[in-house]
Amino acid sequence: MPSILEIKPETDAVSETPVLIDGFHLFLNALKLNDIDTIFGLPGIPITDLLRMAQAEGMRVISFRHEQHAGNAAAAAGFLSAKPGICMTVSAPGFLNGLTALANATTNCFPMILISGSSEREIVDLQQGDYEEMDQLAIAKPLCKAAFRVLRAQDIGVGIARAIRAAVSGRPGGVYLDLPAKLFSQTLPLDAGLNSLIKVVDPAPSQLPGPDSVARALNLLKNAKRPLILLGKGAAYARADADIRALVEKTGIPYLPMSMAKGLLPDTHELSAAATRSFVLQEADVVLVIGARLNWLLSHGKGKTWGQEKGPKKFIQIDIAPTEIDSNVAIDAPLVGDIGSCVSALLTGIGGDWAKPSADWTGAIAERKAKNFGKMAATLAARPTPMSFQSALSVVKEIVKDNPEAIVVSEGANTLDFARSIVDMYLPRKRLDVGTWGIMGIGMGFAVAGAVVTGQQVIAIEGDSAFGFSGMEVETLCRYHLPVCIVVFNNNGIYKGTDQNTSGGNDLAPTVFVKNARYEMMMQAFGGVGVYVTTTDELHTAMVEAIASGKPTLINAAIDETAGTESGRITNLNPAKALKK
Ligand code: OXT
Ligand code: ADP
Ligand code: MG
Repeated sequence: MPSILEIKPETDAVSETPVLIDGFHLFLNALKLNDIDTIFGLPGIPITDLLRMAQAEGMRVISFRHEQHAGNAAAAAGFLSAKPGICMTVSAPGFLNGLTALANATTNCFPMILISGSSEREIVDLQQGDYEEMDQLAIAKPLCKAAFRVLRAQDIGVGIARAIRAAVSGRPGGVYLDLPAKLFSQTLPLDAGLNSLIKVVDPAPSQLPGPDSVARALNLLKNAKRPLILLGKGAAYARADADIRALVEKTGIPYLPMSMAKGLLPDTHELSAAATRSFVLQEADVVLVIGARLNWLLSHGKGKTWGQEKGPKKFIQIDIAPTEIDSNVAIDAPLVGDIGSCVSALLTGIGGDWAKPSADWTGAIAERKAKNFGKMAATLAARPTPMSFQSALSVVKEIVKDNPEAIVVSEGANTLDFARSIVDMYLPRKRLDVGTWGIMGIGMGFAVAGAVVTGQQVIAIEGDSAFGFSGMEVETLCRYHLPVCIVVFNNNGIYKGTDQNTSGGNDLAPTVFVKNARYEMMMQAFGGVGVYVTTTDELHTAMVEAIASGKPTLINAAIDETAGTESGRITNLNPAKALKK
């Protein structure tokens, strides 16, 4: 049977122009019409030809070794570009492999569209055992923001338009689009087909807050004695960078960035309270939350972390999702709308007579910050053998300072937690990490997206366990010649490498890996640069060379295997800890 590519579309005998358009081309034209130029995916029946045609049509097709990483790349692309990232997979197993990424994108409010080919409805619905049979739409539905299936070629335009709008409007999220194989070979008259496509107008419209809610929020903020601004990744996504900075600087209110909001203002900003997180969460009396949920990462807005014994706090919360308000604690002044519009309305209302917070408050913060900086400086300056997390990260910190445009990807437990507080970010949307779920395996997918979408250098700070989840994608990095420098923090295991099997049996403890594994050879195997380092000088040299060359590089950094703590800084969430209490 000839491949679809070899079948000539029906052409007009005189002009040689095609008079029919097939489902493949309708689909690709619908994406292109909406300025979508990149597909992350993994080929196979029924999408192999579609991906070939996409490439032939001038789209960038980034082909992965596992769909989860293609999906993660699409999600990160969505965050970085504010357009839905596209991931394409084959049916059942490929679809399921992509599903974790779709669910994770939804959880993190990243716009992406997972598009999977699927088996024939007639056979699937009667459960007659089709090739890769599965009712994918039903399975995807609870895990994403919206799910659609297109059965007729004339509906492809509507299907893509709905998917785009659902992904980026309101609270962004993941969308599933189910395309049964038969759809691609359907044809329509060329004109009718092209006319059926939709260019989505204003896919993420502004949502202005009501004047009353702005006045209420300003009133609360003005009367605060110890105000705090909390910036989440929604604030980074919103691209209201200048207004957010102006709000912080005009009001003089200290701010605390969540991990992916780091760099929205430079971490070195004098109003950053990141280095005195516990203190400000406990002591603030009014907290303006911008694009962050009061979920587990913020101890649900209550309890010891929030100094509950000192009395209730007042919250102002800006969010585009009205149902986010009051989800964990009472919100005194909700500002429902898009962050750009809400922050701009606050700025307008602030006026020239704004009284900045008292020196008591800002002075107390400055004092504690200075103390914590001092403590941190001492651990960063130490040069132990083997390297500690801190000594190795002191190198990464310097390199990121010298390359502020670089995208930093981070995952692991101790590696992640130390990197978050040690490595300063200077620009918005430069940090991608494990996000709301604390999920391992985002590393290489996010790294690929970072390089492909921004064209910038990527620095991936990876725990050795974390890296293992997506490690095979080093071949993808080499194949596309992407400027990604991976540093594997190799402490021989999950959290640390010294755990013991207490049963007396021969198996290693479940958290322990092969000692001194040579991860750099994985990169060498595909033509990239692999370096094994044991000192901070070697690490520095290797990172500088990686960035100068732009070549895919894996630096295997030997870290003290005794250094990590169980679960990093979230040890308290281990159930056995609760048993001991
Ligand atoms: O104010 P205080 O005194 O409290 O001090 C704070 C700051 O003020 C201060 N600070 C500073 N001081 C000085 N200077 C500066 N610049 C500065 N900045 C800050 O430092 C402290 C700490 O600040 P921080 O970090 O801001 O605050 P804190 O209290 O930590 O914040 C709380 C949280 C909750 C916001 C924060 O901890 C956080 O964001 N945590 C995220 C945690 C997370 O998501 N972890 C990942 C999941 S762990 C686990 O699940 C793992 N698994 C299981 C698994 C997963 N996840 N996924 C899948 C698919 N399968 C399985 C696995 C397998 S991790 C893992 C692998 C681990 O092994 P690896 O080898 O990869 O990694 P290693 O551990 O390295 O071996
Ligand atoms: P973090 O993990 O950094 O704390 P979250 O992912 O929990 O951040 O929260 C992000 C929040 O931002 C979500 O509640 C989401 O609805 C909101 N959000 C995302 N984009 C916008 C936007 N443009 N305007 C307003 N809110 C937004
Ligand atoms: Mg480790």
